[in-house]
Amino acid sequence: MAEAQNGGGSWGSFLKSIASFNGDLASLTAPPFILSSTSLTEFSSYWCEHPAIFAAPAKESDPAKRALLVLKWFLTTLRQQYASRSEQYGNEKKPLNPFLGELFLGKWEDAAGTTELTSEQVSHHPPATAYSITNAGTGVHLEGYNAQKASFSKTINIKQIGHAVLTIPAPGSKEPDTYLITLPSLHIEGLVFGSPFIELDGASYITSSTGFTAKIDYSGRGWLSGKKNSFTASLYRSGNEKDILFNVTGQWSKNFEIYSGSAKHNSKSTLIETWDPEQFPVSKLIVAPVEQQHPLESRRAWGKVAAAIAKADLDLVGREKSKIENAQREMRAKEKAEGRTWERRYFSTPDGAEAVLAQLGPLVGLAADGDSDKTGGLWRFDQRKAEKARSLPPLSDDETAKLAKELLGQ
Ligand code: HC3
Repeated sequence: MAEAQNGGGSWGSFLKSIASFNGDLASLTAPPFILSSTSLTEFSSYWCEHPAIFAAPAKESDPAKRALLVLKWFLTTLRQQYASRSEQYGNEKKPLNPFLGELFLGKWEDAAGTTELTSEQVSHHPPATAYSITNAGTGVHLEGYNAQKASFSKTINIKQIGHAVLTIPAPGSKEPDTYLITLPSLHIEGLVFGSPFIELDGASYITSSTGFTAKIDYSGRGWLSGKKNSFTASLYRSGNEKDILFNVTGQWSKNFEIYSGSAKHNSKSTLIETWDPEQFPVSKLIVAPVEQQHPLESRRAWGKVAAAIAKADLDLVGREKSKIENAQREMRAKEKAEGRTWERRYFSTPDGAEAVLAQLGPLVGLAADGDSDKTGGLWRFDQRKAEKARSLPPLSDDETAKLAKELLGQ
């Protein structure tokens, strides 16, 4: 239900509503100043804000060092994913809840060449976002999908469902490396002070077809480190957790240090590299001007809602959101009556067993079906569909207006 219909309200009433939270993030009644005009489909871009670091493993011929470069890239993405929106003072806002078929398309053009992003809302009930990112020069490719399961205990706790698969054409090898990546759980801190920010919990993993596994343990501000966003990571041969080849330690939102061997021996002589994000500004994603976008592209589709949020006009936010929600409901009813389902533009659910999950899933506790009951399917990038979508001529003004009316009520 839209915020305005729930009365919007103060931070105090928001905290009270959280205490009786039923797990449906979309239904959280947030006060106007905590509403973001960015849709969750945009969050897929956080995976690649340093394209050169993303593509770097393709140039490394040693498989263990390649696995380390993959771990380094993953760790550098965490700051973008979980801290970039609330950098100084916690102000993690409530993102827009994407509609089925919503798209977010863009590319990075920088020293790493062209890197293309495709993000699509592949399921609405339950909400799930899928993405594909490809660096053209090296062929490094990431794809994945995610959903969130929320609960309340002292604060909002989020379990991420889904995974990512990174494919790297390795130098001198016929088959590309495959890395299966699990997603960390998180919780919101600073709620009672009105300054929400994210802390990561537990552990996440990256395991590869070349026989290496990285385990990342997230600890937050604790007795040991005293610093928020703390982590330690170790890279080892799969099944040989005791024999650590490399370890990484630090804060995922700030600096971290990469060492060879186990953390027991960390010293200046085992230090390989220090990562300081201040030294590596993010690459800017290029997104088409709104008027050239497809009507289902995020910034175009949510344009009126975003303008209403910017004006802090909650009634208008509610009215504009309702137009989209009602049009979407009608479209689902129409599809049901006609015995069809919404055709995803870039992603498909493969028939039968999925090879990556079948091979690597058991090493990191991922189910062979990719938890598809919680994500509306096991989603994989469909090259054939993508080629078709990319070869279509731009829509005429009449076609754009018709789609915007039919699918978004605009
Ligand atoms: C929990 C979250 C929505 C989900 C966001 C995810 C997990 C989405 C996938 C990205 O790759 C990583 C990511 C980062 C941030 C996560 C969001 C943080 C807050 C938001 C809640 C729905 C909003 C809670 C409301 C409030 C006011 C407490 O922030």
